Amino acid sequence: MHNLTSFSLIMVIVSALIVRSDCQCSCTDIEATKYLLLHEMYKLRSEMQTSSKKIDSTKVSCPDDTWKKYGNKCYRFVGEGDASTWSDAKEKCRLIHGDLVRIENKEENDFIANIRGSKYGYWIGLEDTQNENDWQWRSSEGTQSLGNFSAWAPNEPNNMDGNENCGVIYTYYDGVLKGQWNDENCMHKNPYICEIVKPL
Ligand SMILES: [Ca+2]
Ligand SMILES: [Ca+2]
Ligand SMILES: [Ca+2]
Repeated sequence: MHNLTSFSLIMVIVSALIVRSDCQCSCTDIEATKYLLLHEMYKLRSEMQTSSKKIDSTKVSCPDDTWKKYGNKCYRFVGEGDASTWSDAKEKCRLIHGDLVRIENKEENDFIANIRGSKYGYWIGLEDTQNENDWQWRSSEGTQSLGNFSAWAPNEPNNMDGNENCGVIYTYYDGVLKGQWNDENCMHKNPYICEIVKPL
């Protein structure tokens, strides 16, 4: 509301100055002021667009308080008490209308790494089962190749014993590997992270 009021006020002043600049007087100061006000007007318009996007994401609601909200995404961290193989974890996420998490960028990775700790890695929706070292996200948003962002731990993925095809993220593992990824045997039983992506 504050921005809207400021925006309207600036529009009135700019309009008045444009009319006034048609007159005979020397208008150097007026031109300079007009330029500054126009600059301010564009800045305010951009701020208004940004804040309307923020308002949209606050409308997003998660199923219940077992889910953590971040932007338009909801995340559920399923702990060691229900440790599962990668495939079972994926199926369990689907049963609650989500899927294993897809981590798109550093901000999302940091959010996930900081929310809850386990000495084990949490399964994420990343696997290279079909073609070795061709990592794919299998998530509620479909299948996507690993994009520009990745956070592999040093010397990972190493496909140990020729049989590590599913991804985990470390949360608190001595603190050192926090937020970093590893490939593990898909049949290991690990905690996992489900994600629901809500439309804005
Ligand atoms: Ca995501
Ligand atoms: Ca592999
Ligand atoms: Ca590994």
